[in-house]
Amino acid sequence: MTPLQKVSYEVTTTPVPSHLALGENTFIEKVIDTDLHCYDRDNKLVHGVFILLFQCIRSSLKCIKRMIRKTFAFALAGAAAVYATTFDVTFSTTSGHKVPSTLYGLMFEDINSGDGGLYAELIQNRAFQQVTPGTSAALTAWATLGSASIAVVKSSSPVSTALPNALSFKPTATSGTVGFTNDGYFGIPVTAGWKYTGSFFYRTPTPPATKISSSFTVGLRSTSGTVFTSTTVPFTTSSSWQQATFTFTASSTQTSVTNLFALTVNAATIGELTMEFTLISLFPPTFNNRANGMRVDISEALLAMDPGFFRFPGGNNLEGQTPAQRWAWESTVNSLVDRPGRLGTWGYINTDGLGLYEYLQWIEDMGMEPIMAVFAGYTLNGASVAQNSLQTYITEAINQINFAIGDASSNPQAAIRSAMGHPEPFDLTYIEIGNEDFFSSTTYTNYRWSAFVDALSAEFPQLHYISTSATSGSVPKLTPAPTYWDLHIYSNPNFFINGAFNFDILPRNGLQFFQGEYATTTQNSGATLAYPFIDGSIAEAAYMTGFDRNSDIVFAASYAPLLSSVSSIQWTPDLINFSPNSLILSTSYYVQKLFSVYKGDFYLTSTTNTASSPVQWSVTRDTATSQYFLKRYHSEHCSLHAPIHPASTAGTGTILTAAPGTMNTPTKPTAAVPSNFSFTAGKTITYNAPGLSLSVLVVVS
Ligand code: LXE
Repeated sequence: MTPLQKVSYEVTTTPVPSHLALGENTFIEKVIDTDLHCYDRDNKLVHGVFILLFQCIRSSLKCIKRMIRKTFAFALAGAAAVYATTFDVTFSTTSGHKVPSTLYGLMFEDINSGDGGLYAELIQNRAFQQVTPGTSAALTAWATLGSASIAVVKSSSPVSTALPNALSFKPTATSGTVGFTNDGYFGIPVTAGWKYTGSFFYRTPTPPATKISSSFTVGLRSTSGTVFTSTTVPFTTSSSWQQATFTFTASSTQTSVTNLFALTVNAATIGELTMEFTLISLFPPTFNNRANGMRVDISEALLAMDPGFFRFPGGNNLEGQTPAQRWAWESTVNSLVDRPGRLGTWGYINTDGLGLYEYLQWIEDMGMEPIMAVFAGYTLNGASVAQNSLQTYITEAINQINFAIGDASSNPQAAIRSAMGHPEPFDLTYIEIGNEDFFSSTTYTNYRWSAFVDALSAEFPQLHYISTSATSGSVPKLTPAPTYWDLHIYSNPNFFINGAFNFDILPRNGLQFFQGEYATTTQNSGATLAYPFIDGSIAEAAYMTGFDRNSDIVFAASYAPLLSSVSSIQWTPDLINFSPNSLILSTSYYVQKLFSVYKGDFYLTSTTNTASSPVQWSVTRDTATSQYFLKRYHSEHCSLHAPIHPASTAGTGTILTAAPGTMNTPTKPTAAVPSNFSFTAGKTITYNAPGLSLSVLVVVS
């Protein structure tokens, strides 16, 4: 084995790398062009960067000046380039700044992730919304069972104005079990002990002179007809719509999700009578047992991240391709029969069962702070609403905010909220005006920003308004000057490694930044990624040390997108992929979780690194728990010795590491997961870690 070599790498206190000096709108481009500066003894670039996050969380005990010495030993497989590096880190336990509770949170929009994902409804195409009657596409997810015919029709007497269509069902035999099935969103989970809650509307358009009384059977079954659970629902023929409600409980767990919901009837009891059905709904148990609620496993995985905020409802899905296709809050509230659904931005129909009320209730249940976007007159066909036509949308935005926080006794929109079950206003502080308005910067700059922000702040002066027209920290001029900016960056690992200091060089002039979307979306080669890979996730960790360090001006940051089905993917990579009964928690998920869970509440000033350093860190403390944390990453084998002098004698740590290229996928969902360890503290911590790793060391002081 080649002996260790020392490299001439020094940690300095230089806070602002000169190559990151900003010009107007040059932020991203400059950073992308930079490269790593981690050389082996022959002065060759080492393919890897070592990032150390040290988070120090301490109580109000006496300030301890802390020295951290780190020795890194690289052993490059089959190569002679092996070296060690020493870093000295000093931090103050008193000087620094508060870490906002909103620093780490979630960005969500329905990109194959709301219907059939976060929103727990199991029946796909449950109300035949926005489909063309008579087409086979209108029958998506539905099929006949036994001798029967089905078709989607425009009902002669629809259940509601919002839901004009119905499933017309007619037995084609006079005996036997007949009915129809739905195969869900890429399957339906059958889980022992789950109580399923369902409902549907039905009527007989032309009832027989003598009323027929019979019963439907509803249940879950395999595609080969094995019934796992079912119940019966009595009915009497009538031309009026009636709603049936039911529950059933599964007694077994099926590994396969290729199951069907079935509604059947004995043909002998109704003959060849035509019946109509709509809003056929089935929910599993939901998070917090909310009716019309969210999936438990997804909610719990998100809750485990201790998220500070939730940005919704987009993203591109806020905007639509045309103004008529925008996300319009009014169509997403009230009873489900009053929600028409819409063709969403991502090319499929949104049921809007996950509506404004459901978002806000779930955000409250999850203990998050909403960052709620309002449509701001720009659509993805590239057009902007003309200035003299904007008032409609401004009024809509005011009404949307009133729905969330208005006084239910005097405001009609707030009264809807109250009638839906939440008389008290929801918590709401942040309003985002549009999404990615750098795509329409002229109209945003000329009139849209000012029209919205002036009208909204006149109505709601207590709220903060976030502008979306900046692509970087170099912000365009808007009137009135925004105090909050949402920045979005999708790039490769090198960008995020080198971007760790992007926010250090931004002015402290009252501007607050929201890194509302970021993710490693490609390899450094430009090759795309189906799932987050460890190289990118750890690079994001490097970037996130900058959020910790600059959390005096970065008030929030969220990886995007958050969720995607494994069966229908339009944007990769995603933080969490899901099937009907499982989750794939990505390597980036674990990075997000580690930063969020260990964010502390006070950032402590420490010796700073440089953007080109192979190691990055941040030091924070948590006043309540008196803990210290350490995190780090590297892409080749290395070892670390970190002598510190904590008051305690032991610490606990968490490490996320894996071989380069590792991804958590449906076939290998746990290829890389964090593991816990304990270490001896005292005057010195010696900590050896493999390459490509993010570590958190926790010491109670
Ligand atoms: C930017 C936009 O805001 C999101 O809808 C997309 C993915 O998160 C991205 N194109």
